[in-house]
Order: sequence, then C-alpha cells, then structure tokens
Amino acid sequence: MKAQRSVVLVKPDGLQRGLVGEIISRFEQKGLKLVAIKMMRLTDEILDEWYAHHKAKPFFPRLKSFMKVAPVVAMLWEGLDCVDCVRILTGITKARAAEAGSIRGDLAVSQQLNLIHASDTLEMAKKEEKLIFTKDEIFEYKKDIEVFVYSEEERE
Ligand code: 3AN
Repeated sequence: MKAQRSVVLVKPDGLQRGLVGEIISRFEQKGLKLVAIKMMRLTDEILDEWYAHHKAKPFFPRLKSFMKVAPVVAMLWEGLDCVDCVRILTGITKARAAEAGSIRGDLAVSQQLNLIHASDTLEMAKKEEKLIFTKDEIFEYKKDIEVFVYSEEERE
C-alpha cells in the first residue's frame, strides 16, 4: 500500500477539556493506523517552524503562547490518502462553521481553540513528522484487520 502519514496534535484546549480519548477514537474508528503517540510541551523553536506561515499574522503571538499553556498529545496516523482523510475528519479551522460529523464541527466553536492540529499537505506532514518524532518513536507493525479495511487493490 502507498500509505501516507499525517501528524495530529491534540492542542491544550483538547487536553484540558478531556477530549484526548474521543479524538483518538475518531481516527481509530475511521480505520487509520496509529504509528506514534506521545505527550510533549511545544517549544518556541518548534512553534516558529510549525507556524512559519502565520508569523506575520496579528494572532501569531497569542497562538504561540496558547500552544504552550499545557502539553499537547502528538500522534502520527497512517493510511491511504491519510493527509486528506485526517483533514476531512478534522473539519475547517473556524470550528463553529465546521461540518457536523467532523471533530471540530461536533466538539468546538472557536477559530483558535479548535482542539487539534492536522497536517494540511503531504509536504507539511513530512516536515512536521521530522520536527516532532525521532525514528525510534515511530512504529512499523502489521494490522491483520487491514484485509477488512482496504480492498486487495488498495493494499497492493
Ligand atoms: P488549521 O489548524 O485548520 O490547519 P491554520 O493552519 O490556518 O488552520 O491555523 C493554525 C492555527 O492558528 C489554527 N488551528 C488556530 O488555532 C489558529 N488560527 C488560525 N486562524 C486564526 C484566527 N483568525 N484567529 C485566531 N487563531 C487562528
């Protein structure tokens, strides 16, 4: 299978609101494969790289300090077209306008406190994976259930 990997962070609001388990369940139930997970505090170094595209935006200083008020739970999910798949499950940035059924659409109302971060392109996913995880934190293993999750053609 030509699987992709996508980085998800449960942000401080998700951790404080006790939604870590719910969020993990959404991705698990979809059929994605968890290949790395850890709790960590984000540093200025990581955040400056992470949100480089927002550096000039007026909300950047607040976003940065918000991401440091509590630890985050970082996960790496794997699957076919995983980056788009995770974004669809996540919902759009402005949570109160996000589609019902998505994580943000069902569980949040804010544009900043929108529970999770999800890589938005494959290129970003690769960059974020390197920023957050070391090689020995990422696990390769076989999931026997995959024969009931993907067709033979999709698994090739
Ligand atoms: P997404 O998280 O949906 O990929 P981005 O990359 O545009 O959205 O924004 C990254 C984070 O910056 C968002 N998750 C949110 O916390 C914050 N953010 C984005 N736009 C705003 C805004 N207009 N006001 C406050 N915070 C924002």
